[in-house]
Amino acid sequence: MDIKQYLENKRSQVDEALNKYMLAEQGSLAGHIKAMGYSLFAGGKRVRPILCLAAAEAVQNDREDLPEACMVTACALECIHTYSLIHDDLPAMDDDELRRSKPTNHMVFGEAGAILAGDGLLTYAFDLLSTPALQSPSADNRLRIISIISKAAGPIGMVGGQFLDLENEGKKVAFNALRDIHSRKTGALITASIQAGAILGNGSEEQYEALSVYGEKVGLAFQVVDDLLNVEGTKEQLGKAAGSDAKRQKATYPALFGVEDTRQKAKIAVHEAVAALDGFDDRAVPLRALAQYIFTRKR
Ligand code: GRG
Repeated sequence: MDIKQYLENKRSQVDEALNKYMLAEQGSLAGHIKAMGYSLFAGGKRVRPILCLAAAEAVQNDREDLPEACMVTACALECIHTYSLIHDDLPAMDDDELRRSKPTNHMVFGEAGAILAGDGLLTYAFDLLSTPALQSPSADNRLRIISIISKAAGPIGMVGGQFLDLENEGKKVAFNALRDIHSRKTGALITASIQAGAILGNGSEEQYEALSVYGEKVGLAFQVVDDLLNVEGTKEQLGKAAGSDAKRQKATYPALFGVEDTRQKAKIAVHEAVAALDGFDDRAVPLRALAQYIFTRKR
């Protein structure tokens, strides 16, 4: 399959939906909405929305289109992801001036503006997830999705991972602790994106479990490759300064295992992700290709 073409198609569908569902600039709040839109439309790869859509497609039973709720959920996931990057870049956290080759949100809108843009995106995501006009999924499934995503984004997921990441800067971190940080900071939202897709596509519990394993492995591979790119990538490729992890003495795979072992570990995680899809038919081809893409990505 042509994964590049698939990603491009899906990315433009997600962009179209984000344009449709994002708040229009309105009156006195125009400045706030503009700050949210600045980062939301700054060139993100849309990995989490695409994983959600691909997981739904992998389990969907009929030939009908995916429910509108799938695209709404994909947009909500991107809002949460974007908020996390805006806050991660703040002076109090990673203090970055560039992201995706553009000035970070606080460089353009000031610290208070960026904090509020992040807050706005995070809460708007849950507004989207609870959109009353959607016909499906059922109220039970919708609640289940909201619970999965809020746990993944919150204190025992991404926020907790970020706390541990910052707390451990400059310290020697054991492998177990590193794995815990990575799975919360990056893996949790990626896994939740796939689990939400499994529910939206009406997958069986067995498929949900298999996709959860796929999500954990792909999430791990994604973060490990990110660690590698931080060591090996160029500023042009990454759209931000390279080598920032080493400078901040972050707990990373290359710091613990060296570059070659780290690459090997990412490869194994991708292999295990694909193996988790053994019981799936051709509808899971995009998910298999996405796992490989995550390993070979350049940013
Ligand atoms: C501030 C609560 C809070 C959390 C921040 C996600 C995160 C936690 C920090 C970002 C640090 C980082 C670079 C993590 C590595 C994995 C990651 C999330 C990379 C960026 O995601 P991509 O590659 O970004 O999907 P794009 O630009 O494509 O949207």
